[in-house]
Amino acid sequence: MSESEIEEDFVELAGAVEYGDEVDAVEITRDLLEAAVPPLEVVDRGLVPGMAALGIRFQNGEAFVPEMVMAARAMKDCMELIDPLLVSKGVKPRYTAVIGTVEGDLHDIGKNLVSTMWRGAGFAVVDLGINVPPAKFVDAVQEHEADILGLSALLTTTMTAMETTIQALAEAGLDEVKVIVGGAPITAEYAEAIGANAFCDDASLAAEAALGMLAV
Ligand code: B1M
Repeated sequence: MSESEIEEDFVELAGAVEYGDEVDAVEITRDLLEAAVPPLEVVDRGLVPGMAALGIRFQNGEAFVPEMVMAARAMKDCMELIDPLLVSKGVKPRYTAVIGTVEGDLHDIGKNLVSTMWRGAGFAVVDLGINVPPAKFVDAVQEHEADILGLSALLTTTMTAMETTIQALAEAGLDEVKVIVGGAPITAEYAEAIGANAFCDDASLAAEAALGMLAV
């Protein structure tokens, strides 16, 4: 496949995700992977721009929740092809990470990407899913003796649950666990203000950040 054909496929893939066309999205993803395009590039240059374009239409009142659900489904189907390629095989977990989307928040695409990247970097990952209350994060960190806790939030109304979760960890005496936060509305300043150890604006950086914090 030539560079321009690949570029064309990225544009078509973004469109298929944006308009929730699962069949096309999966077919193009498969073609790109078969052409040995790196899986993370398929995410960054095809899937994520499609979601971003839909987000803008949603913001402008030109798209609605059903469209977002369809797009999320298309992205999930594509990620099922990509995930196994991102996770390297045979790496024995030396560290454990717990991750989840904070209470009140149902968005999980970015969080799932971070999970995958951490697995790929050799972490044992306990993914608590979406809408996770602070107490559940605390219990999981304790039970799994986690080295890293990842919190994801996509809504300005739910990002405050990150602070509540960090406070709950402190109250439980779990100050040792390193907390990494991320999600579209989160900034480095916000992360610092709530006492998180790090902020990542991109899932691909999350593995590097986690390993760096553990001085691996
Ligand atoms: Co929602 N939604 N949504 N949505 N949705 C947004 C976030 C929004 C920005 C759309 C908009 O207005 N433009 C807006 C939030 C506005 C705000 O708060 N300022 C919004 C809204 C308003 C809502 C509802 C309230 C809509 C409604 O019901 N009226 C509702 C809320 C439900 C709830 O959570 N309680 C809602 C619902 C939904 C769906 C369920 C329909 C669906 C989610 C499906 C799913 O996740 N399974 C959905 C979707 C798909 C979106 C958009 C279109 C796409 C989000 C996404 O998956 N992006 C989104 C608009 C947008 O972001 N452009 C939007 C792709 C993903 C890869 O990016 O998650 O940002 P992201 O992850 C990035 C980084 O942030 C980072 O890594 C990834 C990149 O590599 N990252 C981390 C994320 N977490 C990290 C954690 C880390 C490190 C990095 O460390 C732990």
